[in-house]
Formats: sequence, structure tokens, C-alpha cells
Amino acid sequence: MSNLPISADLIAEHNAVRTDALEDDYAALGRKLARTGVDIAAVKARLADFSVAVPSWGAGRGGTRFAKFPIPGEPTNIHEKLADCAVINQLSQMTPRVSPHFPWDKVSDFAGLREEAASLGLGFDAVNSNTFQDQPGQAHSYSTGSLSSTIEATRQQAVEHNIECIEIGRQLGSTDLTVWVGDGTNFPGQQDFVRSLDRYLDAASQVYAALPDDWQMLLEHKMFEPAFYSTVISDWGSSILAAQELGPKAKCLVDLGHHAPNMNIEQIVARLHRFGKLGGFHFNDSKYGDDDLDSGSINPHQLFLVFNELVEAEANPRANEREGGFNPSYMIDQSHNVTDPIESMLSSAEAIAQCFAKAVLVDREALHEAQASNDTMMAFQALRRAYNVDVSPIIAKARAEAGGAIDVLAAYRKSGWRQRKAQERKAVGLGAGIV
Ligand code: AFD
Ligand code: MN
Ligand code: MN
Repeated sequence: MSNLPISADLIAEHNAVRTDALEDDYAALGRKLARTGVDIAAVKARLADFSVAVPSWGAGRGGTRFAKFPIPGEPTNIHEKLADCAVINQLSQMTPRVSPHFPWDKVSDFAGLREEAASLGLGFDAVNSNTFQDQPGQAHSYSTGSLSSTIEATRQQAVEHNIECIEIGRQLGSTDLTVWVGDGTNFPGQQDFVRSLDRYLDAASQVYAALPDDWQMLLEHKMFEPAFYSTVISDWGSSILAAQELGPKAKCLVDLGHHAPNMNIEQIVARLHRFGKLGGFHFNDSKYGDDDLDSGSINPHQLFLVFNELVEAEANPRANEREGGFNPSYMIDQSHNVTDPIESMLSSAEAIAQCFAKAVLVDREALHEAQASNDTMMAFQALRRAYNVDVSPIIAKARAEAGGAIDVLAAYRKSGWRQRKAQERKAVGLGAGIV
């Protein structure tokens, strides 16, 4: 049974008055690209196949350590979050999977939740465990660590929680477990660097042992926060070492915000791919640290360079990569503090698709030739030419052909979705918290 949140008529009416202009722009771009030997229809086909998952926690307004400013009509539970994610997918036709977080999204009937998602046109992406926060009634606190805790019972509790997440994920149809731990220290000397990593690896290997054959365990590194002096899985180096030690089903997940400022993240992507260890991506943007700003809002060029590596990797799969070649799970991971989360994710999906399309447009033959002959300027220009193309007509046309809206934000505002939900949903409490 289909239960799509936005009426097909609304989208059709919205598109009807925009189709002529879009066809015009698409045809003009098609002629321009044809002059360089690029078939616009082939690029559109790549976009039609492209998708990125959205995080269930991104459907609500995030917050900072200081405050949270909820908006009327915000989702208050996983059912409402799914409905909002369905709006994003219906309009963008690019976000068909939701990544849930436990225990935040816990329900009593996961088979029912899977059906509910399917009726909204959604499936589930990676399941996320949460051992960075204590829950009411929890036996052992994570205040000094979880998988790397010095206390055995705490480590065991964290292992069991991750195994429970795998069990839930099996019922939801997921095939990835993303593990991000907040474990680390705030003071020099607080913990022994070597022994804490030993404890993490020992506990993580117990989680790894519980993975079904076709599953992956994605290790998400993060340089700082909540621990500000050291973090157990702090960088891509620690992450790949841990993934190599755990085994072939363990891969690294790159969150764009989890690196030192000015880090060459595109090179990290290439490194992880070289060893068959790039398992997933969390898209967002940052100005200073783990700001979780909207994808491409601060540095769209960096996002393009990351996609340039991803498209290159796809064309050249390495050993150890998932069956079917290079296929990392792409996901948005943002915190929306001052915008309507649906609008932020629609805008982010667009920014991500633009960078992907531009990366597809790179003349790889010209790039490789220039690289081989050390023609620095022409190598750079191969990237620059693609980056300068306005690919928005290709994305809009691919989206409209799939049943989405030509102008996603205008269609969303016209739908009055949030105002309607403001009447129906109960208010979210105040408070603070980084998600
Ligand atoms: C964190 C990490 C990680 C985690 C999420 C939870 O990026 O993805 O699961 O936020 O709020 O900063
Ligand atoms: Mn993340
Ligand atoms: Mn983060």
C-alpha cells in the first residue's frame, strides 16, 4: 500500500508551469556538452541511478551545546521522521533510504516499521549505535568511554548494544552497522593511548564477530568532540588500522566534518579506496570543525574534488571492495539549527548531486593524459572545465522524469507540509544537544 505524503497532482501542477523553461535549458546545455563529445542523456542516466541516504536524526532540528530552537511541526518520533524523509525523497527522488539511530528510533515492531517505510517509498540504510550517551536506567555509564572503557562491564554493555543494533538492522533490511564512539580523553595522562586502543579493538572484534556475512561494519573516525584532548578513533589512519585488524567486513566511514581544518579530504578518500577500505560517507560541510553545516554550503569545490575521487574510484575498483565494485554507502549527516530540516536536506541533496554530476563530466582521458605528461595546467583545467558547468538542468530533468519536483524548495513550500504538521504534531521539548 502506498502512503506517499505529497499529492502527485501538486507535483504535476508545479512542474507543468516550469517544464518549457527546463526543456529549453536542458537542450541548450545538451548542445554545449555535445560540442565536447559528452552525451547529456548519459549524464542524466548516471544521476537517475544516484542516491544518498538521509539520517533519521537529521529530520529534527539539531542544536548546539548551548541550545536548541525547535520549530512547530518538527517530528517527535521515528514514524514522523519517516514521513518527513518521505517528503524529501518524493520531491528530490534521490534519498530513498533512511539511516536510523538506536535507541533513539526504537519501536516494539521493527517488521511493521519496515513496512511503514516501504509504504512511504523508503528503505533503511546503515544502522547507527549510540554509546556516546547514557539512557535512563542504563546499568553502566559511558561517561569515561564505551568500547574502550577501562571497565569490563561497560565494554560488554557497549558490545551488546551494537549486537542488538545488528539484530534490529536485520529486521529492517540494513546491511551496514556504523560505529562512532565518543571515547577519548580531555586531559593528558587521563588514559593510556595504547591500552585504550587495545580495549577498543578487543570489544570491536566481538561486534565484528556478530556481523552477518553480507554486512559491513563502518568505523567512523572523529578528531575531537566530545573528547577534546584525544579520541580513540581520531583519524583515518587509526580507522584504517582498526579496520584492517578487524577484517574484510570492516571499512572506514569518512564524515567530512571530522578532520583537522584544511585537511586534504579528497586525498584521504583516494587512500582508503586504494586499500579497498572506503565503506561509507557522511556528507555535510564545515567552516571550523565538526560544524555539521549543509553539504556544499561552505566549500562546494571541496565537495566536487571529493566526488572527483569517488567517480575515479568507481571506474577503477580495487581488491576488497564490496561485491559489484566500488559502492560505498553515501549519506547526509547534518545538524539543522536554523532552517527547516526538510529544506536543508533537499538543498543538500541538490548540492551533492551537482558535485557528482560535475565529477561525471570530467574528461578523464584528458585528465589522465595531462597527468601522465606532467601538463599541470591542462590537468587542472580538466577539473576546472567540469566544475564550471551549471548542471542544474540535468538534475532537475532527471528528478522530474522520476516523478519529483523541478524546483524542490518551491514545491515543498507550496505543499504547506510543515504548517499542517504544526497542527497535528506535539511540540518538541527545549534543551540542548549535538546530533
Ligand atoms: C556524530 C557523528 C556520527 C553520529 C552522529 C550522531 O557524526 O555520525 O552517529 O553525530 O549524532 O557527530
Ligand atoms: Mn557522521
Ligand atoms: Mn559529526
